[in-house]
Amino acid sequence: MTKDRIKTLQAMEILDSRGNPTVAVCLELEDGTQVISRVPSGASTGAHEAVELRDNDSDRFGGKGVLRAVNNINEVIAPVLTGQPVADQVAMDRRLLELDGDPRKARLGANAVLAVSQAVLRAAARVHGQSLYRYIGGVNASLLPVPLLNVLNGGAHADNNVDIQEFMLVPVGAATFREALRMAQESYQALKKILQEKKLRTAVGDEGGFAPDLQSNRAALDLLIEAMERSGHKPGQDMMVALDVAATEIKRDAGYIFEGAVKTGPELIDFYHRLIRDYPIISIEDGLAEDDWENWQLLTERLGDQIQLVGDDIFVTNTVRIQKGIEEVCSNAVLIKLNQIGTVSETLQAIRLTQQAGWNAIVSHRSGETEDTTIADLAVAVNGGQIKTGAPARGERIAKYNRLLMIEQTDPSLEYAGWEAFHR
Ligand code: 2PG
Ligand code: MG
Repeated sequence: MTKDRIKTLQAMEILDSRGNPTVAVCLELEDGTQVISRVPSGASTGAHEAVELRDNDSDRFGGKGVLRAVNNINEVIAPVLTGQPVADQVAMDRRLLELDGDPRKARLGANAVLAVSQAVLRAAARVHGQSLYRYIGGVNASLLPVPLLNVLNGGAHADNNVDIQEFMLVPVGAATFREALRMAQESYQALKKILQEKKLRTAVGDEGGFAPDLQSNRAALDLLIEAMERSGHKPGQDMMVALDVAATEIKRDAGYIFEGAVKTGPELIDFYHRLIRDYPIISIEDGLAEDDWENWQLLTERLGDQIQLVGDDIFVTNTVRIQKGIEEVCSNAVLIKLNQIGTVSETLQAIRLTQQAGWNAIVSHRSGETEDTTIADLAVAVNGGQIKTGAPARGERIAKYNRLLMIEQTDPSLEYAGWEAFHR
């Protein structure tokens, strides 16, 4: 069978949702099947992530061009993969790893490598005549994820007085994904009204969340609760709150710069403890910095049986770091981002390792996104039970939600994860 062999692999520079350059790949098979893959880009990136190759040529896009990554696909990867079958994802990804040769994919760039790896995945699904989530997950894919919708921003995603990067609505009490999205959208619109009444800014940030000037982190939480109530959704019952502190961004040598003071890890943990007592918080991501293993352990000891603790920068979808986290009991969930590690099969490995430990694997977008919807399918395929992909606003975020609506509509065998997603 030659029809599943790659005929052409063509990369190009496109723009992401922030208007920054990113990589796209058009892959054509011998039988004429064509697929497109596009990669996202983060702002609050972890130091241990795979390398996103940029041109650093100040004459183009302020140095952010990705022509080197594009050329690496067209000149280095394409000649080797052309004529190869796409059915064996693991073999294809292994070829990519060999071609790059660097543990952080610094030679070809993780943006180049992922664009190709994802294109191979999409093409293989088409060859099998299957939807992407079914191809990845097979008969085992059975859950529609609870969305974690970032509706209020601080930290590196905003320029206000709020230290916590993301305040998310979690419509966990819904019966279906469609209802969950409606509930969250209603609370998001109510939040906008409340902000307008208080004469606060309603311009949205990179992920569609609002970034008003607020006095404190608690003020942000109060607004979320008010928005839920105003839209008729009961906090703690219909809807919960999730936070991404993105603590790596506030970590200095002296400690954590939080609420205008320098705080130690244990002091931050005390703060979270009080917060989860006062608010219906179900999940805290990156409560501590990427290399603060010791305090992550303490955090898990203190709060791990009460809420979900998600590692993003600390694990960077890397099995070596996740394994260390499991051995040292440094959280109970992992944020999964394809571009942190750079290939589809390594991402699936990271998810497997996470789930085998009894931890949750939460598939996530980046703050810089495109219309690519691979992560929606991935979340369903691996029964992740949760997806983090921004506010119910902005086309690149909505593209993922619309894909999930479509999957739900066309596949009655799938169930909305709801509270089950958070049971441990
Ligand atoms: C995060 C992500 C997505 P970024 O910190 O979890 O919200 O942000 O893509 O900027 O790293
Ligand atoms: Mg994060």
